[in-house]
Amino acid sequence: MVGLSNRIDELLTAGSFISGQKIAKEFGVSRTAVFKRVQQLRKLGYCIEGVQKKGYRLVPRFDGLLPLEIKVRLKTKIFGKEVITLDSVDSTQACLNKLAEKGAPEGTLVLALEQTHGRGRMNRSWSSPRGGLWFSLLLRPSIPPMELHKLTLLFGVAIVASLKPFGINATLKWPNDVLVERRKLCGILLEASTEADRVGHVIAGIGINANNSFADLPSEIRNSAVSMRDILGTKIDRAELLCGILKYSEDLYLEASEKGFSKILSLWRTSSCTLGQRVEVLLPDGILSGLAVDIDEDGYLVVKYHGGLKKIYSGDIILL
Ligand code: BTX
Repeated sequence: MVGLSNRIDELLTAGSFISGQKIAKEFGVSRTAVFKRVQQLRKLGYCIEGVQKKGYRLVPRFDGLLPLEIKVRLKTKIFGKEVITLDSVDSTQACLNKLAEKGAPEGTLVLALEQTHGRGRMNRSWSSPRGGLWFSLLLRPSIPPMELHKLTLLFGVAIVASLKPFGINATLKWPNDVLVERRKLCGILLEASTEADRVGHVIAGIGINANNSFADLPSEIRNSAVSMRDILGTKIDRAELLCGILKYSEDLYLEASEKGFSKILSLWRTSSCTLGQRVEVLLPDGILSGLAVDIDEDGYLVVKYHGGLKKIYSGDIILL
């Protein structure tokens, strides 16, 4: 029955009307069985239009984030082909990691309307109230572990490009922040399982303050955070944003796996608010002050300081 339901669901997401009779014939079931599935989907919150002599059609609701509503708009080959939408979860990263270990395919996406223990880098927490766009995407890239951090840059580029149609000009702060006027709109977290010198799976976690407001965030980060709603004064369609990010990042991902990361690095430089800025770098042995001069071909930040040039491999920087 699950297999049958999935196949009916696929037909309903084809975009155009499909007659109940045609579905019934295709799968050798009764029209009542098809109608039952349509009713089940309606109970789950889907809007299924039924028109006499035409049949059924799934209508995506504004801002609807249920799996079929996302699929019906998705133009990707791999990313988001399997979508799991949760009402509330501790962290989409943790949830997807379990699925990855059980062999979930590349492109599987877990999205939550809220996270109770959203996480950032280095055990920091990521505040994820309702209204935001919080999701994790499973990748199984064939790149060496040394290149993994470049995927963070890839998603940064894809997010900046996907925000543009909404009228938002965001910039990138090395290595993983998407900022608007120096306030954090989005964070990117990459977690990988590596074995010896090969990458097992990678979970790319993306958190975007979309329809939540900075006022919904804890007081200590309010001044350094911003949301799309704060900027635009209105709610956006998160499914549209999500589908844009998935399409853009998949195109870059496929390009990188064939031709390497050069194009991504050059796009990153164009959208950067880091390069040409005076920065402070928090190193394990102290703070280094200097001028951020480049992201090199390995994706590392190059800082010019009184002692010469220094490559920064990871960590945090402060824009002065
Ligand atoms: P990060 O370590 O670069 O940033 C974490 C820091 O950002 C926090 O210490 C806090 O200062 C600030 N912060 C926390 N929440 C927010 C927020 N909502 N808006 C702006 N600033 C905030 C960034 O780590 C990586 C974040 C990835 C989040 C996604 S959401 C989906 C997936 N699931 C999950 O648990 N994490 C990822």
